[in-house]
Parts: sequence; C-alpha cells; structure tokens
Amino acid sequence: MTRIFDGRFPVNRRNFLKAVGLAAASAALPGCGTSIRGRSPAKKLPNVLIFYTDDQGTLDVNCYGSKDLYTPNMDSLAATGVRFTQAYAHTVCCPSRALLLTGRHPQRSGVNTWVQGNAKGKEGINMDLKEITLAEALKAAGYRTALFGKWHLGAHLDYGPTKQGFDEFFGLRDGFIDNYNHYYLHGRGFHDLYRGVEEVFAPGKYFPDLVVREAERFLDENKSAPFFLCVAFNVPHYPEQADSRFDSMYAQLAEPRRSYAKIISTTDDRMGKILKKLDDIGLRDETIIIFTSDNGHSSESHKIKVDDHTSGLPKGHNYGANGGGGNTGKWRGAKGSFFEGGIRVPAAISYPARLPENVVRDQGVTLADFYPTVLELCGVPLPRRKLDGKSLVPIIKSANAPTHHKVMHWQWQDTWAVREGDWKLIYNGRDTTDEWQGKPEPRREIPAVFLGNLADDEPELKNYADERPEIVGRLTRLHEQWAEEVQPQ
Ligand SMILES: [Ca+2]
Repeated sequence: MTRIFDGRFPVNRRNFLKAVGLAAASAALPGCGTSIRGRSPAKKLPNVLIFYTDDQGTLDVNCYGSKDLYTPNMDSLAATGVRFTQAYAHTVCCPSRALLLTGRHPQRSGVNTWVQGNAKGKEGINMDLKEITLAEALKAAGYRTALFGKWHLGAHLDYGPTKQGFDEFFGLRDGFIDNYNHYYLHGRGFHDLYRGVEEVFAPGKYFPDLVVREAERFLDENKSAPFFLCVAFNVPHYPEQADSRFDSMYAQLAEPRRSYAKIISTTDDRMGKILKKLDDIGLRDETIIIFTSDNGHSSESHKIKVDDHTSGLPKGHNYGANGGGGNTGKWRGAKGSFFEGGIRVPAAISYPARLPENVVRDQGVTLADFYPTVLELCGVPLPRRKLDGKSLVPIIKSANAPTHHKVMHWQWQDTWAVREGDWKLIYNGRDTTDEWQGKPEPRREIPAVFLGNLADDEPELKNYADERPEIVGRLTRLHEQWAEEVQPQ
C-alpha cells in the first residue's frame, strides 16, 4: 500500500545550525529573546500566533497528501517549520479547545460534555475559571492577548475568553454560525456574535472577513508589544459558505469534496491575509506560528427543521457538511469518532528565527503539547500545576527523540479510547464516516469493545478484541487509572 507520509525533508546545513541554535537558546532560557535581532529591550519576548481551524480533516491540506487542494498558506507554514504526521486533537470542538488552551485533558477542566451554547440561556457547563489558559500564562508575562473566531468552552458571560486571559475577544461563543447572519442554526437557532461580553450585530458581513479585520487591527495596535493572537477560525466547519472565487478552481471535483475544498481554500486564503499583515509590519521572524485543527472533518448533513427559525432562514435550508468532503486516506472515521479520522489532525509550528524549516516529525504529539512548547520558546515559566502536554522542543530538535506519549487517552462523555503503540482500544465508539449521507442507518454502530491496529494496511478495520483479550485488559486498566487521575480536583 502506498504510504501517504513518505516525504522526509533533507537535513541541510541551515536546518542543522538552527537545531543547534535551538538547543543553545533553550539552555539560555528565560533570556531567549536576547538572541533575536532587531527588537528593543522591551520587545524581547517572541509573539505567538495560533491558527486553529475548525473541522479540517486529517489529510485535508496539500502538504499532507491531498494534492487536489489549494492551500499555499498552510503549506508555507509547514515549509518554514516543523510538520507533525501524528498530531492528535480530540473528537469534537469543546474537548479539543480545552486541550489546546489548558495543556490538560478536558476532564480536568470539567469539559466532558457539550458546554453552554447560548450566552442568554440557562447556565450550563462552562470551562472552570480555575484553569490557567495559555492566554493567562502569557498575559502574566506581559503579553497582550486576543482570541478572534470561535470560543466554544462555555458561552455564559461570567465565563468565556475575557474571563480566561484574553484581553480581547470577537466572535461566536458557541459551536458554529451562519457566516452572514451570525446565527447558530440547530434547533430554532440564536444570534451568536460578541465583542467581549457585548452582543454585536453585523448582518450581511462575511464572518471570516470580520475575523481577518480584527486580527489586522490587533496586529497593528500591538506590534510594539509582545502578543498572543489566537485565530480560531469557524471554518471549514459548516455551513460551507466559501469565497466564490474558488468556484472555478474546483469545478472538476465531485460533491461533497468540491464544497469542502472551496471552504478549505477560503480558510487558507484568510489565513494568508493575516500572514501578509504580519509580514507587512515586519514581525514574521519574531513570531511563533502554530497551525492546527480541532478535530477531523465533519460528515454531517443538516437542514432547518422549523418554520419560524430565529435567523429568518426557511425550513429546509441546507447548512450541513453535505455528508462529508474530507479525505482521510487509509484512516477510518471522521469528526465524532475516535477512529484516526476523527482525532488525527494537521499540525505545524513555524518560527524560522529559532526552529528548523521544512522538517517532518513522526512522533505522536497532542495539542496539549503546544502549551508548554510555546512557554519554553517564550521563556515564560510553566504554571505550577499538572500539565498533560510536554514541550515539543526535544522532538523538534531530533527525529529520534521518543514520543512524550507512550500511552494516549481520550474521553468524551461515555466514550473513550486508549492508544499504546499501534494498538488502540475504543470503548462504546462509533464510525461517523459518511454517516449522514442518506444511508438508512443513522450511524454505524461498532462493537462496544473495539481493538484496532494502526499498523494494518487498512487500520482499525479489523476488531482484534476477541483474539487479543490480554491487550484489551491492559488498555482497559490503563484507561481506568487515567480516568481516576483526571477527575477535577
Ligand atoms: Ca470542530
């Protein structure tokens, strides 16, 4: 079978010197900024920019093998940085965002089920304010912080991004919106556009462009101070309302891939506008840039089911992901599944001033690892609390460094998964691949105990649970120990 990840980039002299420089700079922490040229003494800290896309699937970037996609800006971050072939997020939005922003398993922050969606609704689950987010850790070190785009860690106004370390927030507090009227569309819907804790209205304005505008303004206003900007795009998540200039580019693709490809390229294009702004103000070399996604591609299809929808859109209006246009290659699953296609995502870190360029790392990493990685590169101390992520600096320095995660754990509600080596046990799971594509069955049930092997030619297709009960037993015990340990204190 053709390997998808066969493209190791050569180690050249420049990359080698950068790797050596990284080691030296790391040893010099916290004064790492002193090695960066052209910054005033007050500007020694590098900036941090995270592009966090929504429902961008496992291989849905050109540089991950999807050659039918046009993603020059995402590819440029891999080409000028370090790309990870085994990067794990989570199965849906909420736990993934907790993982990235706290560096901890979502269970520790109380995020093991859907959080409060409507800020005006009854108080529900909201991420615990005791969490120390990456924004809080950086803000304490003097950073200006902003999150533009999607929050989805609890919409209540007493919680939310501005209560979790972000100086500024603009965007949606729940899971998704129509890009023009800014209404959440499931059920009867509700308006979801906020600046800080103030509801704002911008009818007819294309939301990804509003995010770009906010990001450009923030960069202009904070170019002389260290900043942390998290651009949590609401795309390529449905509704797939793409920029029409990509229509002709993908005319040859069949649906639903065509629709998804267009919104992927729209996402890439808006990312490119922010990167251009960073270049224009001369801060590209002084900015750590991370690009990743929150979960696999969606296979959902949705239509408005009521006559009196609050958005004014008519009953029958189609707003889903058209059954799923993502491409996972040999990997099984999609968003909402613990198969690889649900949780394995594109990920890269680019910081040419200090990190090697155009290299690939195959070690297993998780989104929790970016938290301590960023703090190490910024010379900011880790908060004194249990983190589940570990700095990727050793892995960035060496393709032979061991993974930090010999055992990996995920849980969402009453479903969980454990990976050890090539074995992965999924309990009470499902296969969401194509699940809403007009199939008679609403979802593909799988046995409650599913033991898959990632080294198979068709990974996770065969269930080994009956023939390898000792592995099922060991992984189950590992999960039970973990589940006990990650309970909120
Ligand atoms: Ca998502």
